[in-house]
Amino acid sequence: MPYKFRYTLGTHVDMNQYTRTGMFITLEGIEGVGKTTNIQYISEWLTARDIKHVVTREPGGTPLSEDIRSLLLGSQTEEIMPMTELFLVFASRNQHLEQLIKPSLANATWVLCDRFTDASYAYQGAGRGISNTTIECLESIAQQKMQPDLTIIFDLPVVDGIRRARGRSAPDRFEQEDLSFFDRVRENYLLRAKRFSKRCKIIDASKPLKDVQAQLNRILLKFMDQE
Ligand code: Z5A
Repeated sequence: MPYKFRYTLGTHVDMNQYTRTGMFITLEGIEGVGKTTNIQYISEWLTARDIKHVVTREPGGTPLSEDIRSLLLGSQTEEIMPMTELFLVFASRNQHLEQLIKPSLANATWVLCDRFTDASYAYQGAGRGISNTTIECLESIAQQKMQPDLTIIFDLPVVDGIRRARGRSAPDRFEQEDLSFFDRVRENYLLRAKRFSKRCKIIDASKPLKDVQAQLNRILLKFMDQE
């Protein structure tokens, strides 16, 4: 999917100093749940309300971070070790935060991001077995205390997500994992939704698209009300 990179190159924004004037919304879930489809719906929803925003994704979102994405998703001649994978994900995230996310939020531009750090807890944590303490350590280096304002978790049984994703394109390196890997990932998302219930909202992604978008509409209206 083509992502447009509209960001201020080289603008360093100190996380503790800047005033956040845009909202940060992230979309999460296992593969095939409809994040890519629905991020476009949210973008149109915001455009209809004249809310300036950028649509981006992780891993990725800047040219360098997209290069790291290619390393992570492509097939490699050697096995990528779990900790290497975690470092690559956070290297990509740090670049993305500094080059696109923070400058946008400081400039009254909302950021809509397809996956963020919850994915690291789900995939590298629950999926690969890296401890939360290790991930929290990198999270605090890259983000300090910064968190999304709203995280929408699309939930769907693993077999349905895989069926939808496989109907669309050939499996990438993550998509070649077995069902138990994705069961752990899904379970972790649901756990995090409970633990961070103020920030995380679950969508039943098994419903037809129009029902999914009706759920999204309700979540977004409520979110706007609270701002
Ligand atoms: N990763 C990680 O390990 N650690 C991290 O910290 C981060 C990421 C940030 C890339 O993610 C990989 O990076 C990801 C985890 C890892 N790997 N996996 N798996 P990605 O987001 O780019 O790739 P993905 O999760 O595989 O996304 P996807 O396959 O593109 O799925 P999606 O965007 O959620 O779904 P979609 O493309 O919108 O929809 C899939 C199909 O279903 C499509 O044909 C739609 O038309 C259809 N669809 C959508 N909604 C519906 C409904 N409601 N009903 C019926 N059909 C539907």
